[in-house]
Amino acid sequence: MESQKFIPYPYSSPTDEELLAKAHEYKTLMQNRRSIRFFSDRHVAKEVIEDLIMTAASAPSGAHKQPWTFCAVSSPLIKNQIRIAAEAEEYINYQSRMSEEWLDDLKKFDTNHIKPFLEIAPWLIVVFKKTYDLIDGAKRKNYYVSESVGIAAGMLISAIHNAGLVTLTHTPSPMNFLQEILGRPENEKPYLLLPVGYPDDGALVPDLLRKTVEEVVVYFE
Ligand code: IYR
Repeated sequence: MESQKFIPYPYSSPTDEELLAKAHEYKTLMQNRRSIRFFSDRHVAKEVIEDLIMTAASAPSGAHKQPWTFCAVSSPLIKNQIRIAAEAEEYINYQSRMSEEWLDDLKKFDTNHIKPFLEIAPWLIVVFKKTYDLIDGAKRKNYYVSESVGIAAGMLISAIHNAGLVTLTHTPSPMNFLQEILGRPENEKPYLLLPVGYPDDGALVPDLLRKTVEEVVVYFE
């Protein structure tokens, strides 16, 4: 049995004023985040992408198994392969796999199967979830994998926005082609694809409202 070592947590408490200000500032920052579908091809340095990913990789995870791999793609050739495969799946989705209700729900986004951002954005980050680890050929189970990877993806999106870049949570479905194109092992399943970069000049976003505090919060005091 592995015995766990414990170390002190380096913590410094904010003052009451700092606490109020920090919580409010971060809310305002994050409320300005939008999903962006129109990207500029402007270069983003690899070290920036690495910092964003390593922020995501600091997420909590079931039994600290860290059940994720982040593939960062800037190769034009691979981005082109991803675009072709994603558009082929999305074409079938829009033609026949999505219900009328679903298509109706998507009308306000004016989306279709054509996904130029998959080639224009300087980076695609493909998040893979690992339902189990393969250690010397033996399967070791991971826990709460979707929750863990979902939290990491959320932290990645926050880090991207905080840095001044934009992204889109894209889930071309089914996504198995990503496992093939990127040559990932059998224990890694694609979870989310995030194009990352700068917005194109004049990028537009749908005029949407977020739910109000009364709609999303229930207090029990
Ligand atoms: N994956 C498709 C369709 C789509 C589905 C949902 I749910 C969205 O919020 C947006 C789009 C596409 O990317 O076009």
